Amino acid sequence: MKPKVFIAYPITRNVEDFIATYCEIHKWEGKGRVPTDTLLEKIAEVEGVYTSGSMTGPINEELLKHAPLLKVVSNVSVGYNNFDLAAMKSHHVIGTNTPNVLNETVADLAFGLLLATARRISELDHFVKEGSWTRTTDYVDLYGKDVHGTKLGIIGMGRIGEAIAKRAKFGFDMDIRYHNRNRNHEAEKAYAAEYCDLDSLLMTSDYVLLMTPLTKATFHLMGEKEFNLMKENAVFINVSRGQTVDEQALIEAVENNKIYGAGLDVFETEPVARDNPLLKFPNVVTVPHIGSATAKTEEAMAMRAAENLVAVLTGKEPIDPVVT
Ligand code: 8YV
Repeated sequence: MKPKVFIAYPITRNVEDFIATYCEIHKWEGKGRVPTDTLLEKIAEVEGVYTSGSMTGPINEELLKHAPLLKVVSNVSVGYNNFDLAAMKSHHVIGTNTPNVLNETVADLAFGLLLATARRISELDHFVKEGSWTRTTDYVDLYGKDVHGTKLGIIGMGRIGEAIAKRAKFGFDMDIRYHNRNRNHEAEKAYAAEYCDLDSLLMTSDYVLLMTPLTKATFHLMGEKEFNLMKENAVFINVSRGQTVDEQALIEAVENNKIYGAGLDVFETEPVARDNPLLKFPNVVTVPHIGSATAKTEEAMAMRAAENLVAVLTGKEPIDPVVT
């Protein structure tokens, strides 16, 4: 008998066929997050769950106590802040993620946000389309901020951080400093990235780019003190998780012109509330958590997550375990 799995994340035919070779599939076909009663009903009878944080919420004790057969939760994301690692460990549930396959795609988006914020691309797109472009000289009020040759501070120098550093160094001749739990000697060598403490990074960077995973240690890493330390004309970019930033502090920093602007892929609450004050600032560029959202990369992540799921359920080691 094939092990039963609950697929809580939209998948393509290709990925479904692969999983179906080894597992009996129960699929969530609705839109958006799986309702709690459906999740509780399904998790009680399956050995594997295929998901992401946004589809099923936290994998914690509350959920796991209803999942006597569960062996693996496979995330279709590199982030795994939806895993309660201690609870999963105590229930002998393996968690997996999808690192690496999305590095370059997320770095593209991070850089796109940085450029859009610096050169006010979203704001000026709106300016042109609403018919405000009525003269061809005196552009002073449309000026932006140079990117090339400036100082970039990357908080979180993992593999995606490195892909961003590569673009910054070789594409834009930027001077890179970084802050990370551990020194990244490869990045230091390859991109002349200088390791520094968080405060020095904030005080000296023209662009501060947050690319760290969300953990207890990084929750609200950027707060009032940190925004105050940033240079007055600096840009803040967040491509990590919304909760790494105290959003109220960011709102105040923008409102009081403490920083030049911000580019945000992520928010404390997603989908972002329509009345979130961040949406009213022309110098805050927003996108809806799309770091890895290209067809090619999403397919690669989906397949990788499927391989992780199947590996555990066929008695093999998963490629990307995050809980052992
Ligand atoms: C995912 C992400 O697409 O991989 C991550 O951690 O943030 C995104 O790229 C998203 O979490 C949905 O799976």
